[in-house]
Amino acid sequence: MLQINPSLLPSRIFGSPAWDDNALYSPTLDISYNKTNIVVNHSKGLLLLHQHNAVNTAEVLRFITPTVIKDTVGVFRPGNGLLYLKNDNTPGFADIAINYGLAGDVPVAGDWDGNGTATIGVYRNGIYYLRNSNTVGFANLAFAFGLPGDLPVVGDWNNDGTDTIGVYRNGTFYLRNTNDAGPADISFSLGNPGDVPVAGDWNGDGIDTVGVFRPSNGAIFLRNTNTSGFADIAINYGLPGDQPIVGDWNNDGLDTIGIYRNGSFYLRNSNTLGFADVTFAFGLPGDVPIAGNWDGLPLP
Ligand SMILES: [Ca+2]
Ligand SMILES: [Ca+2]
Ligand SMILES: [Ca+2]
Ligand SMILES: [Ca+2]
Repeated sequence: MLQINPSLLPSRIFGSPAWDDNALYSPTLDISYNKTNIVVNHSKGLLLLHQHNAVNTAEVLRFITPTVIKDTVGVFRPGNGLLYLKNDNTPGFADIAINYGLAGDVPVAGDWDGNGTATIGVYRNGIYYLRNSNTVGFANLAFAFGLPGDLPVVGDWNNDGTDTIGVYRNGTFYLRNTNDAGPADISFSLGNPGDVPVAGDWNGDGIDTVGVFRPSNGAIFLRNTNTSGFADIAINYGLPGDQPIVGDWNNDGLDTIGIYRNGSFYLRNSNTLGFADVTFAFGLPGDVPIAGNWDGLPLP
């Protein structure tokens, strides 16, 4: 049975409502484990705990208000390499602001180490620089893939829980199942030169597959297998000049589309024609959107 060190609790909890009773110590509480994290089902929500140095103690990382959000947005400022990440899809200040990459880099985000948390990376002239935490520092992984001018695309192509890289070049995708240098494991054609690549799990089978956004008219073509062929889903979403973004905004296991336009996000919870389900301002015109599960919550 997990023992909680009471002296660690009050100062470690943030968010609202504040800690106000001893329910955590009840042996009847539902406690589950997720790797190094421990989730305690508390009367006011979930407490995410992290096992402390001492074997039988834990510190509270944060109080989780029940939520359905899984993937949330961020922006990369191409002029200076600053990244601003948000832990909910609402307007307001960034939860994480860091410098990563250089002016002109193209940002990516994925779970490179399979720990449930998405982290940042950049693609620069045919080289990926991936980091395993959303903090300032050097790349944990740096390797060549593709050619200068390629567009980066990332996803879990083989359903092993780890996101890996790929590139899109003139209507052809080149995907790799490991984050290191080497040839593409999968290559196929989809879309036209000038299209912008996207990737996500459109059908909930655990495999991320690709799609393209056509900036000239806002058309989106998604495919449920990483093979050549006609789009399984073809919809119009957004306007010419919008930037596409993909995520599981409502934690239903399906990735859906969104667009970023002049400092505002327009997210949709189904890959169908219609208006945005979630709209909010974040970042500045000219920023490049990214999305991911930055805080790893809710836990599976
Ligand atoms: Ca990760
Ligand atoms: Ca994978
Ligand atoms: Ca899929
Ligand atoms: Ca979803």
